[in-house]
Amino acid sequence: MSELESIKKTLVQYDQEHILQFWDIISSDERDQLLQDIREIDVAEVASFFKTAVASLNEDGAKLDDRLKPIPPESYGSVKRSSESELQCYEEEGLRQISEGRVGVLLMAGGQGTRLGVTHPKGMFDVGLPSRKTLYQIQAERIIKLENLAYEFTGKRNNITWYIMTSEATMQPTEEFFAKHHYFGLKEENVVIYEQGLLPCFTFDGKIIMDQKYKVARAPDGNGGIYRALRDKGILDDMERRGVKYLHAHSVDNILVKVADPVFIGYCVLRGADCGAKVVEKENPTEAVGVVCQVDERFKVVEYSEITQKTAERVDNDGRLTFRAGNICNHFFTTEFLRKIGNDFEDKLILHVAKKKIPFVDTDGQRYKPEKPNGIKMEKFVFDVFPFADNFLTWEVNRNEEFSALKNSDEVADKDNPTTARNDLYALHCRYIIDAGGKICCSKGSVPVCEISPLVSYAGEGLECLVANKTLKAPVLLRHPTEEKNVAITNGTNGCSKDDH
Ligand code: UD2
Repeated sequence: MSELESIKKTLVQYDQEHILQFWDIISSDERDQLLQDIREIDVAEVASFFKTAVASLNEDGAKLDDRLKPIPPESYGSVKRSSESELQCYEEEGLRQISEGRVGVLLMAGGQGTRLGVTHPKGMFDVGLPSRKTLYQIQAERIIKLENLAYEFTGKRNNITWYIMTSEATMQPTEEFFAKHHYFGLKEENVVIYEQGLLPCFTFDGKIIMDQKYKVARAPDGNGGIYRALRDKGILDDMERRGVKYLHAHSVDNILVKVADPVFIGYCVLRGADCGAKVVEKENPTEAVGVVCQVDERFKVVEYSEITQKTAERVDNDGRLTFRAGNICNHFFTTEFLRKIGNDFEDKLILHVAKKKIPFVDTDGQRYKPEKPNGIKMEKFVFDVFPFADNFLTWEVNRNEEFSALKNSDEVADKDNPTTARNDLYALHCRYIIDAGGKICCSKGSVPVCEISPLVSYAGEGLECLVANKTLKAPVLLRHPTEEKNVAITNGTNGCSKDDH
């Protein structure tokens, strides 16, 4: 049987033969493109995905309250509740693992930045800092600094391998951007850029949507697509080859992210975790973030909409919310755990369904952009592997030190936009300078503009020799001597006037 005949047979079997309805009238190049699309789709699998997804859509959304439990204290570490010496012990363990080359970073950068209103990958976004560094550059420099800190601590130099997951839309621009900027000082072979998979979009009655006569409508399979991509793109093999045992996975859009955070890694390694989540305390019961908790004794992220207000408002004796562990898309995995997911659980991940307006061609070959949702996209979520962990840990950090997400443009929202991202970074970097014995003066009422290059300091360390007993006038930009324009830092009062504070 020819390939085309065999494809036809499968499509008929799963009621998808319309995919070839224009075969006779499309060009030879278009036929090749369509064949390529079909080859990349496991029709039997996606048909079964559709069934499962639709079943979840029709569930009555019964609240989970009765099955919900907070994280048990023994699985719930926290920066605030740890002593200085415990934190130091975790950090040193993290640095040791880094200098052994056992730590990698899994950056999830396949999202399209639609809410931010950009057409290029979010990681290429210039947030408007004095240095004009993009999110990718900030993260790259944090990796470089951490490699140096690990070397200084142990005397052994090694690399943190940076695995960057992109999607169909972000792969090429990301690759070009890194090449153009010489990998921001990292070695090219330690920056591994790969592409996540796609899933076809379906009409509500289960037909795969055609975007063009020769093209199937497909969308990225969600940040939970990472597990399949790691397995199928040979990334797990690469980790095993390099001896990378521990991974820090995070989203691209958190400007404060402590990339490959040695404290988090050390905490998870020393406590024998196979999977972990970094969380921040939920600000109030109605804040729209998922919380990490237990459902039927397994760890899960539960959305605000899945529980009643009464449960969301429950407080402990100390007055803090019982369900307060706000998920921030910041996770720890062992390579072994990722292999286990790839081998045994990837196809069991929940499919989350979103009703969307999906451009399509009708039976006459006419293309339409619908004004109402006409179909569904299916996505997997990165945190849906938590229930498969044998030793899951949660690590709570201070929001103002570690989390400020860039989701929206300044025009559409007051929250999680470039201005809040910049201000959160300035506020943190001011605190670093003050903690190191320096002072900052700026015009009354204004947020002091203060940026410290990651190449100077990863998390506030090493600043005393630069700023102690000095008053810096905002805007402050501390750069490393190796950076182009040199350190904008001055001794003494640096011309602060009485209108400054
Ligand atoms: C994510 C978390 C949410 C909360 C929030 C905090 C998930 C599923 N949700 O929600 O619980 O922690 O972040 O900011 O983790 N991405 C891909 N491929 C895709 C889709 C997304 O790589 O197909 C990346 C995306 O580039 C980003 C990250 O995953 O770096 C999070 O994606 P998002 O911004 O769509 O998720 P959000 O904010 O709805």
